[in-house]
Amino acid sequence: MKRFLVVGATVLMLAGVLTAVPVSADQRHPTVAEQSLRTLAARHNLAIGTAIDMDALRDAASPQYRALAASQFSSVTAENVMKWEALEPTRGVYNWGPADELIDFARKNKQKVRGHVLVWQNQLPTWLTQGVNDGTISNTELRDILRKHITTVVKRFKGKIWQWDVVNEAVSDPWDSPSSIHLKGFWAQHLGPGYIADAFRWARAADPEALLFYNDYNIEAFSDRGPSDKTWYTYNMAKQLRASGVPIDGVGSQGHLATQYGNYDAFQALEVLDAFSDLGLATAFTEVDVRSLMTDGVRAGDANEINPRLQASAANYSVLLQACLANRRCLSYTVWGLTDKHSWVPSWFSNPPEGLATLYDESYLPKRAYNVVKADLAFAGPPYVLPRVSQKPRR
Ligand code: 9MR
Repeated sequence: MKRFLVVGATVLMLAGVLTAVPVSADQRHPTVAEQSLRTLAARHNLAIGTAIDMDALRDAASPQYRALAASQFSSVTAENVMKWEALEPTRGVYNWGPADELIDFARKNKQKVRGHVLVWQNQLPTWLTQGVNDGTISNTELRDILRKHITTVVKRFKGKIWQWDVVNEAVSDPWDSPSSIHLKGFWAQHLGPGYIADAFRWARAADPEALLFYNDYNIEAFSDRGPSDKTWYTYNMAKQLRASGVPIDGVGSQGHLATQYGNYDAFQALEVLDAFSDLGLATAFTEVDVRSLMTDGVRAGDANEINPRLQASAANYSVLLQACLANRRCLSYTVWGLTDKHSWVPSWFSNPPEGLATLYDESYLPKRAYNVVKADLAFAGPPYVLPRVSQKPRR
């Protein structure tokens, strides 16, 4: 008993000493737990980002949203407000307000901005798609409209955007028909394959400093490098664009994963990043989230069902982050949705339902994935993890 008391008293005394004696910041290392993701990522010169839902950011009833977005992340992406339908809902009438608000938030919090997105087949304004469908907009005019859109938007935000997703999701998936990978969607159909190089050239003309990215999903790993390998197709497309002198600076791999699939290890993911960076391109993970099936057990709160999913999700976040850390041209790692409450997943995957995809739960509490990301950032270093090399925009 006496020994316990002595030990106890010594512990208390020591604790007292540690808290009582003022230690200057450079003497005492903050614990990893006390550090934010952005501080830990800064050691690698890596930007850690999140998609921002502007309604949530504005919502006075959820100050946690702003607080976490500002304190944990060094980069932001507009989840929706920089898309064409949001910027130009009526032809010639622009709505810059929400995007400006985000840029202002980023400036105040010393954050970089990823511009998302200039050319994509989704979330186009109806005046545009309808005009094309009913023949009032010809393909020649459509090309002019696209040039004007890119020029106007990129000039409007000139100097404020670090990386632009210039072209998004232009490449088909193996489940499309035909299964051999090809350029898909509205723009390829109406303008032919040349629109991709055009888009990069127009964007470069409008902002000589922004880094210009091609962005897509399901390009985290190579498969057989055959005709149905989307990653291989995208790699060859990027190679071709570089060879033709097109001002493309990077390839963004979205990183939308799901725990019910096999997925990849860090070496497979690194192989792809290295392949792109060997072409002289920067890389980035641009929309990482790792969703799970919301089985009856998960929804009923059964820990036996929930735990393996949270752990698998964390492991997949880690795979992509480790690959990114190991590739010196991987400039940023962005998660898609701040919390499970703000994730696109539940509304998109409802039959069967999926969810649990982000780093925070619906009450803003950090999940296993958050701590795994944090640990990876904290415990990585030389010789295999070295600071990022900066990318010079290609003219
Ligand atoms: O998260 C976005 C969601 O709020 C929108 O409804 C949806 C519309 O297509 O787009 C989501 O974001 C997508 C991103 O812009 C491009 N890659 C896939 C993302 C998830 O669908």
